[in-house]
Amino acid sequence: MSLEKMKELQLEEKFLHPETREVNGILMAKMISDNWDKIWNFQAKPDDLLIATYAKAGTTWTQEIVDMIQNDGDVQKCQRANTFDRHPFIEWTLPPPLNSGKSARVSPTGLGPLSWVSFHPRGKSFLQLEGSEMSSKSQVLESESPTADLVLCPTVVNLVPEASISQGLTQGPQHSLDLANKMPSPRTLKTHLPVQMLPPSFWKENSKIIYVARNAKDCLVSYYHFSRMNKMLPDPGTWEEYVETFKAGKVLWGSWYDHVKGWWDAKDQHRILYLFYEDMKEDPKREIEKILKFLEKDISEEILNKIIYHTSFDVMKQNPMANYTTWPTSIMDHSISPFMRKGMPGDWKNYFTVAQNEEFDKDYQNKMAGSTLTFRTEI
Ligand code: PPS
Repeated sequence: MSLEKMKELQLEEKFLHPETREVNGILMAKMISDNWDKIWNFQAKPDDLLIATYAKAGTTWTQEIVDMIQNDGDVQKCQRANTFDRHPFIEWTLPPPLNSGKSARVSPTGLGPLSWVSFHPRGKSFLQLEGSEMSSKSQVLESESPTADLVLCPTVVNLVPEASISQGLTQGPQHSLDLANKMPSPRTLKTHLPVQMLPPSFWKENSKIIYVARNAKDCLVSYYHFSRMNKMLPDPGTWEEYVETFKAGKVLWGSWYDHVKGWWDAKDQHRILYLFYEDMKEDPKREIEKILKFLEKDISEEILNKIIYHTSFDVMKQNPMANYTTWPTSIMDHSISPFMRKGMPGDWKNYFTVAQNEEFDKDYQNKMAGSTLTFRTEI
């Protein structure tokens, strides 16, 4: 069977959209509900840093800023792997297939849904084979070389170039939690979980948390376009339908309103730095300085300016280790809508009709009543 045919059969058909399930009343991808016990029992450490957000609130941006801070502005070090591998997304399962690491060259065209490549943070690559016709259980080929030019498919064992992959089958990461568990400390992790669903070990260990919030309307617009281009999310339907779905909180990770309020209420009882996307956009220097203080890090003005530049929208949009363009188009199709889309507060005005906006505001007042949390919908 030709590789093109395999791609058609295995990627495009199998990754149409995921099944969803509720966990404690919150809509989640089935991969999360299936792994819920494992996620809930995740063991956090005191020196973990968790970046928590509602989806589309500026997670990747904050991840890049934090990584640049942790690596003293060394751009090369921040190019060691894609965002997903640098900072495990604790409730998510590594998607098939991934190409990560600056020098990795993996042809997406031949990749099967049951195999994928991921990078260990220390530069080793893992080729994971799951459910392949040749092996009934998961296997991982570990490689010292991140430069393998691989063509993967379910019968990948036969196709792996021997010179590129050093041998030995070991157990390797399947879920991001496994990646997190293997990662040396101090770790930086990502989550979209609502506060009440955060694994309790984070509270017990008093890990630091950066929460980033973004105004509801821009989050909605960004989430809508992301759901159109990302086949790992439920189909958003039409714009009109999606506005209602979002208001009802029937999107993955649940209600935006409950999420931002829940974390807001938690911030005074734990080590949580609560940031706003709009503030970051308005004055990145000021907000990065808040992060520096929270992380108890001192850097020179020169490095600070380097971080501001490297994490600007235009530069990150061109950075394959941060812009998700290394993912196969059968999962994320940037021609439908790029991951790095607009990055502008106030873009909602290009989508909401006057009537939709009035309705939204009315509903918003009800849902946010009694909270001291306020947002700017433009800057
Ligand atoms: S995800 O998938 O939930 O992790 O997405 P997330 O990273 O939280 O949010 C994606 C949106 O953030 C925008 N973005 C940025 N804006 C400004 N500056 C920088 N550097 C930046 N990086 C990412 C990205 O473009 C998405 O917003 P929209 O409005 O869709 O453009």
